[in-house]
Amino acid sequence: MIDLRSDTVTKPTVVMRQAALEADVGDDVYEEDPTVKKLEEKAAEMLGKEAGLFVTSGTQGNQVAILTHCRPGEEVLLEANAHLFLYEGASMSALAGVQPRTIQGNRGVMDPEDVRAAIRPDNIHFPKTSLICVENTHNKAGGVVVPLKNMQEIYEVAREAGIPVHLDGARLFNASAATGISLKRYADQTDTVQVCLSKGLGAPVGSIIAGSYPFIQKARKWRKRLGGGLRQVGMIAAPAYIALTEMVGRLEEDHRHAKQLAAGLQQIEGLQVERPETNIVLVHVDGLAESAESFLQHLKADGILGGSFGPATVRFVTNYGVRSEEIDEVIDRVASRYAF
Ligand code: TLP
Repeated sequence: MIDLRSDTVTKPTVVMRQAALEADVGDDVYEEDPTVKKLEEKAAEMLGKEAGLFVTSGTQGNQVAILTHCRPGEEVLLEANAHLFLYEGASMSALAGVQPRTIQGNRGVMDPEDVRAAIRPDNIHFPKTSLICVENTHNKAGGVVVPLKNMQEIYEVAREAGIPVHLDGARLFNASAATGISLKRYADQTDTVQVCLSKGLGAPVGSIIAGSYPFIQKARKWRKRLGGGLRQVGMIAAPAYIALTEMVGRLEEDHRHAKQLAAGLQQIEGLQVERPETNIVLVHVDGLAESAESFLQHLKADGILGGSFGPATVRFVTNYGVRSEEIDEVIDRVASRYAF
């Protein structure tokens, strides 16, 4: 099977497995695991924040951030197709007791003036706007890089209103690889950030949230409340450290493969392919007169896995497990089924 469902399907490298085996460990609830400390310090340094916290997943990281920033009854502003809104099981409402308020972006990019207009004035009827979330790269929009300038403008609006900004940077490394803009410069436009190590970087488990030292101290308690206080966590922090220090450079390969895939698929009549900016390729299949689900069933029968991103939209995510020859193979197999 050629698995393009997500970059989350990557398996740890031999070096990561070896690092897990040899990791120096301790009980992290007592803050005694040297390996996770090293990881958190390194991640915070790369993101230009005072402190970092290892969490088990991107979802846990985003939720811990929301729980730390907000109180029940408050409101969070975010883009209408944000992962935090679409794919986290309404956890901000279920866990933090906050209400999401969505802003329709253009390919995932919010207009700062729309953000300004959505901030609630002080009025007995209204919830308090307590957080603004940005996602970069934007998953649902197709791995779109949110421009740094847009993030700067949103941060300015937020600061004027005294509201913190959280960045869902599950794929911030991809944004940085695509633009050459450092992680720090992106993270500078937010108070807190969540980055995933288990996507294109290939770690088996884990994300980091980063922010000010007092924020991370509070977040540590929320993580514990959620059952995320881990013991000999160095076993998974060691491969995550390798992801952070040795795998960032490889993301360009995924981006090249995404372009290769898009170029090949768009030659096939009936497919409308969006130009990929990073490692995500969105393909609209309306022109084939079949649904995304049935297209994916056919592909599966041909040994290819992708994901459904709407009734007639399919998502392919290039990743560490898929080589250039396999991308050609995907194009050939789709062409031989669909090309006239
Ligand atoms: N996204 C997954 C699915 O949940 C859709 C994927 O395959 O792309 N933020 C963003 C922008 C994400 O894309 C994801 C994962 C997360 C947060 C959550 O990360 P995990 O899966 O580690 O909880």
